[in-house]
Amino acid sequence: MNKLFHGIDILTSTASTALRFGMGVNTDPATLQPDQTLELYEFENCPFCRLVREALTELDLDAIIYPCPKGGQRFRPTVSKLGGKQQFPFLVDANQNVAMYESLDIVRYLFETYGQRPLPARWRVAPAQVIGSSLSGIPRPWQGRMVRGSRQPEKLLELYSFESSPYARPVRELLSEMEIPYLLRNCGRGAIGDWVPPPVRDLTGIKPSSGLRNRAALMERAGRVSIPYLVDPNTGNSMAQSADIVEYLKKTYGK
Ligand SMILES: N[C@@H](CCC(=O)N[C@@H](CS)C(=O)NCC(=O)O)C(=O)O
Repeated sequence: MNKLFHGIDILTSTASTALRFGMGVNTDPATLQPDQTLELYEFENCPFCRLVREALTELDLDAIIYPCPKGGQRFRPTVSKLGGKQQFPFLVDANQNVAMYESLDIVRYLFETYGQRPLPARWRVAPAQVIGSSLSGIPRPWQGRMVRGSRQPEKLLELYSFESSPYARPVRELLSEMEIPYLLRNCGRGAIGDWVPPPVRDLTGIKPSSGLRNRAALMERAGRVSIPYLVDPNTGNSMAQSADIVEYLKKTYGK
């Protein structure tokens, strides 16, 4: 039964990816990497939050994600305190002493500050981006949105992911519902080899030699690049396979 539900999750998640026409997949890394990790208060299935996560993938920037689902009490108060209202996404950049709302302002800020390049033309057509991002949420209308009971891990989890990965999305949705903060290590695709699916790599013996820092780090750490990949320093566990990660999170931190 679990397998069936997971199959449906992946199918609907793939539909979300397809509806977004490949945004949140490719990476052209930022010229400048922040010294202190960016912090993003957001939740899954918020179309505005998705736009910022897409830009993070595109620029190959990491961020600490503080999930703020509807009904959440863990991080929502921080946003009210820092910014004066509960609106998401909310970015905190300690490097530049900046805290800001408004998804498309945040995207522009990231391109200009860290990409050190002008905002690409497609990002300038704001209504198209908002409509596209909203459409991509339709196949999974509730997932990631409402809080569910959980224990907060002491140390920050790490997730290797890229925004449009149909397999990473259900993991991020669960982390969002459980209000579990994590270091999002973006692993977009930069070279042709990054597109070869892990099972095909295993069959053919192809070892991807991506120049992208998180893909290279994952290869070093896990011996293969398969997204999503979770690292939990609290228990010493690390694993690939979205179904296993979802089950692990529920078992370890669910209430
Ligand atoms: N124009 C804003 C719109 C942000 C927005 O409306 N976000 C919704 C979530 S999708 C929100 O903050 N809702 C209040 C809440 O969840 O409490 C942007 O682009 O960032």
